[in-house]
Parts: sequence; structure tokens; C-alpha cells
Amino acid sequence: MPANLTPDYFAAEKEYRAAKTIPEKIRALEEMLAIMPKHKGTDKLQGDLKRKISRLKMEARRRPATKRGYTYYVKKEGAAQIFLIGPPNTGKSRILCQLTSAVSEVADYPYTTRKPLPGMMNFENVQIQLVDVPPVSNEHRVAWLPGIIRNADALLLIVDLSREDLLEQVETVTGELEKSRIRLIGKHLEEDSDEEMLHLRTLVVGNKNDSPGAEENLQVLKDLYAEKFPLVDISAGENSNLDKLKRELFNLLDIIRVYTKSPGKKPDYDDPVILKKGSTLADFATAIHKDFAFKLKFARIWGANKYDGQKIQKDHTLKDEDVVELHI
Ligand SMILES: Nc1nc2c(ncn2[C@@H]2O[C@H](COP(=O)(O)OP(=O)(O)O)[C@@H](O)[C@H]2O)c(=O)[nH]1
Ligand SMILES: [Mg+2]
Repeated sequence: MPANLTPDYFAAEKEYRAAKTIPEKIRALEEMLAIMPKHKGTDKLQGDLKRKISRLKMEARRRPATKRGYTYYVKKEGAAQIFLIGPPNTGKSRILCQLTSAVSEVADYPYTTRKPLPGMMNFENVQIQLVDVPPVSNEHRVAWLPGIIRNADALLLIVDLSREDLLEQVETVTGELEKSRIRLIGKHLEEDSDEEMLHLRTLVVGNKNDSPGAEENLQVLKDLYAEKFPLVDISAGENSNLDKLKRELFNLLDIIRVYTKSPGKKPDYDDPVILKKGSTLADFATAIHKDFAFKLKFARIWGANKYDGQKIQKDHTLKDEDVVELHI
């Protein structure tokens, strides 16, 4: 018997797939269960959903925020939230200080950073939130860390090029996070048979490229990981290659900037509308006002020496730095 699932059901399922936290997942699954038609054809599916819900509820109970029962939450600001993760002493706090106006304690001994510290980084006309956190290590686990990392849009994995143990630095972090069902991936989305595994895009940053031996160590890092991850080497201490780091991070996010324009006026380049790559004119209109996609009569577009004010349809795919004039 066909299940005859409704569009509402598929919308809830989509929400479930996008959910990052256990409570979000439970909420979406309960919604799916509530709205699905109940008949013989859906018996098996109902059973599956109920099992998933009880498994997640059990997991939520097993994983209280911390022993003392508190956890941190960093409110997202700007176009994306990026966590700086890595082994102890690799320069995470120094990088936050260089790229944002936040002041994070930098020290030559491990575990100086004890709680999350956010700061805003400018990349051209986009604001991106960076969050400094305690190190990921297998000697000293921070119970609340995986929980807040799950909320990230992407990660910077900071490793230390003054040390030779690049393999160990990377694998310790990836191994620890996998235990918390977080998998670091590069540019391309990966299939995963484990549906509880969260995939987070990651840029690998080799810091301290000013150090003796850094060049050879960077080569080792590239040999091991350049195929899998985008990779950049910097010196936070000497302020070198930081612009490249910002550009690579922006590329990793898969977002585009679209500028609004009023008829007869110049575009507003200071305040881009941030959209996912692949977004259409309809998405842009909705981002400005929820009714605009419906009300839209037509739109004109200007962009990287391609269009010159030509009219476009709602399904037109926008590119980074296009300029759009909406006619409502
Ligand atoms: N040579 C060099 N030292 C650095 C660089 N970045 C950070 N450090 C030093 O590495 C140590 C650890 O830095 P910190 O930012 O506290 O590392 P965290 O534990 O990852 O937050 C400090 O002594 C920093 O001065 C760099 O680019 N070059
Ligand atoms: Mg630190």
C-alpha cells in the first residue's frame, strides 16, 4: 500500500535532515510522526520514527551538558559562526586577537582558554563571527565543547607548524570529535551511512609558519591533507597570509553577497544580503521581505561585467556580488 505522504511531511523531514542538535531532531521527528497519515501502508515508517525518537531521547539523557550541569551558548552574529579548534598552544587565541577586536588571553602554556570567546572578523564587506574555545585534546576533555561546535557553520582547524607531529595534531582532533559524532570534511559534501554524524566543513590552518622547520612541516601537512581539506599556512605572530586565510574561509562558507539598488541610485555595497550559493532572485526577494517574492513585478540585474540592467525571472540564479533592483 502506498504511504501517500504529504508535502508537510516532506517539509518536516527536510527540517529533520537540517537539524543539528538533538532537541531539534526530536522536534522534527515528532512533527513527522504527528502529520503522517496513519494506515497500514505507514506502519513500518511509524515504527521507525518512534524508534528514532526514543533513541535520541535516551542519548539526550546520557549527555547532560556538563557534570556541573552548565553549558555555554554563543549567539550567532554576522554571516556565519566559525569555531577555532585545535590542539593546545597552536595559536587559536592569537589568531582571534589578530582577526577581530576581541581580546583573548595568549600564553605559552596550554589550557589558558577556558570558555568560548567570540569576535567579529571583517572580510571585505562581510562580518563573520569567530569563536575561540579551549583545545580539543584527549588528555583533557571539555564536556560542553562538542555541543557548541555542533552549532557552527564551519570550522578552522588550527595546527602548529613549528612542530613535526602534524599527523597526530590533526588526527587527535578529528578522532575526538568523531566520538561526539562530528566529522570534519573539506570542500565537498560526503555521503555517510551514520545519519547521526554531523558533517562540518573545515579549513585547515597551519599557524606559526615563521618558525624554524615550518617549511618542511608544511610540506608534510600538505602531503597528508591537501587533497582532503582546503589548507592555508599563516603566521598570526607576524601577521602574514591573513588575507588569504579570510578569503579561503569565505570560499568555504558557500555564501554569496547580493547588493540592493533603488532605481536611479548607486548600489548599497556596504550592506550585502548574504545568501547560500545557488540562491535565486525569489530567495533574494524573500530575504529582504517575506512577501516580496510574491509581490515582485520584475527585477533588473547588474553584475561582474555580465549583465547591464537586464530583466531577470524569479528562478534566475544569483552570483556573488550581483546587484539587483527589485520592482514591487
Ligand atoms: N612563532 C609564533 N608563535 C606563535 C604564533 N601564534 C601564536 N604563537 C605563540 O604560541 C603560543 C600559544 O598561543 P595561543 O594563542 O595562546 O594558543 P592557543 O592555546 O591555541 O590559544 C603563545 O606563546 C603565542 O605567542 C605564530 O604565528 N608564530
Ligand atoms: Mg587559547
